[in-house]
Amino acid sequence: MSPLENLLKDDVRLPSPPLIAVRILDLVKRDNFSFHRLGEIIQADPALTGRILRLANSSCYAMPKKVSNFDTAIAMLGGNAVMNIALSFIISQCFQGKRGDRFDFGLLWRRSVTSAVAGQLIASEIGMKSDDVFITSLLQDIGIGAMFLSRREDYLAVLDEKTVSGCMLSSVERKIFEFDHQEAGSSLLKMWGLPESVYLPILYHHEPENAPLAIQHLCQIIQASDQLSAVYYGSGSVKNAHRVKNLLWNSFQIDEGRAMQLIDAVAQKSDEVLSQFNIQSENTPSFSEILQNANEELSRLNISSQTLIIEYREAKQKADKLAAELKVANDKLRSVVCRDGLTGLYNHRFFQESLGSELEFAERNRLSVSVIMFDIDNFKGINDSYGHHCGDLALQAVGNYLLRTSRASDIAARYGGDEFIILLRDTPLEGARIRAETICDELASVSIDYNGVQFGITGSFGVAAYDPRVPMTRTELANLVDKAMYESKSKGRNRVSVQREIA
Ligand code: GH3
Ligand code: MG
Repeated sequence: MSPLENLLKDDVRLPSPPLIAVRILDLVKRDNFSFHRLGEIIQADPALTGRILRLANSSCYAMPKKVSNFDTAIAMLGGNAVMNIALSFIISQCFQGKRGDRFDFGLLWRRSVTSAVAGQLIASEIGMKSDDVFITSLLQDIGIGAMFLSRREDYLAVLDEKTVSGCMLSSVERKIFEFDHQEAGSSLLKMWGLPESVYLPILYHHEPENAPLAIQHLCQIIQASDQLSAVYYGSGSVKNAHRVKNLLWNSFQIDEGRAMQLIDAVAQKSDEVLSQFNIQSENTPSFSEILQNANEELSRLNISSQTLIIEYREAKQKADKLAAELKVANDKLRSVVCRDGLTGLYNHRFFQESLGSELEFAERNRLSVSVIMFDIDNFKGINDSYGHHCGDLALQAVGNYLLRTSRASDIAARYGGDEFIILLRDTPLEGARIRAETICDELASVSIDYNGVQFGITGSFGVAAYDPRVPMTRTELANLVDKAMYESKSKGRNRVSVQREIA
């Protein structure tokens, strides 16, 4: 059994045609069937009769005068047309009560009724007389409902894949089900006993060019009715309107102006017909109204997007300013944490931390690191003679000198009070000693002016080095250089002493 036969055969999830439909269809099969007998069957259901009359009187059928009773309906519309209207109501009713979580049966039927109205209006626009336009346009997608009811999960997978891939619905259906909703709908209606004039056009409504010649025109109308209802129930009204206008021109030479009127008329007239199908309709706006609203919305959006751009620029400027301020604040913070406030040199804490990491680096890379430490000689005397402020200026002068003359790779710090220390990366003891001698000499040669009073300063220097061949700790190196410096003090100040080994 083919997958489609499987779907149709004994599937309890599919609705079966109600008794009244069976009676009508049985009657139609007889050669000598009379419209009088059709009237008897239909009028046994007063609600159905009322609906048929209301539909016959709707602007969709454009009757020259009011259809007041069933016989007039048969006389004016023709027996076949009335029978098709009756079947349209009956069949749509069997599906209307169905529910499906993520599947919107309500939308399917609203769209189907809109297609039926569209089909009817297109037919009258091109002057085509056919009793089958309304019912075939209405039931064209009945296969979708049947496929969903029979294999819910698979059909939800179809809808998901269509959304993701953007492929045609029919081709995704064929991939997952091995048949599409044209075949499913057509076969179901055939199985229920509907005439060939109804089920055959449905089989070709997406591909009228493949339909038998006699029904090609009808298939084109169904296809156009589907595309027209997509203006109101598909995604992308403007794109769909453009598509249906092209189709209406190519298939029926309906020009753009008439096509627009037709598209608008479908919205107006479908509300009336929807209510006869017991489908709630909220005044469907015409395509022109949709377009107008969209244009207004677009201009509002344009204005708000310009405002947004301005606001964005302002916000960005604020954020940039804030980021710049934050950077300055961070730099300050870093400086407070690492630098000495008086001299601008690195502080004791920063130096100690750096010394540890620098020694590790030197050990890993087998490099030398030297340290120069010096203390201002008789500094107390400066404070005492010229005041604390003058002492500060002297300390600042030393700081400026060190900042100006140190290599970028050196770490010059105020170690505390009148004590300074310099770390020289990748520098052996002798290099550091030469550098210490230079600082010592230059410091001694500088004359500091304080309120017209000139005075000079000297320092006592100690030099020690880390030799990668004789590893030592941070404390050992600090002690070594401290010792060297005190040697200079003890030897008479204003000099450089070198300490080579840990005592
Ligand atoms: P020595 O040659 O033995 O080093 O003699 P000294 O007078 O320099 O003695 P010492 O180094 O022990 O004294 C340092 C003095 O520096 C003590 C303190 O009053 C002064 N001092 C420490 N910090 C500051 C400062 O920030 N500003 C000023 N003006 N003086 C400071
Ligand atoms: Mg001192």
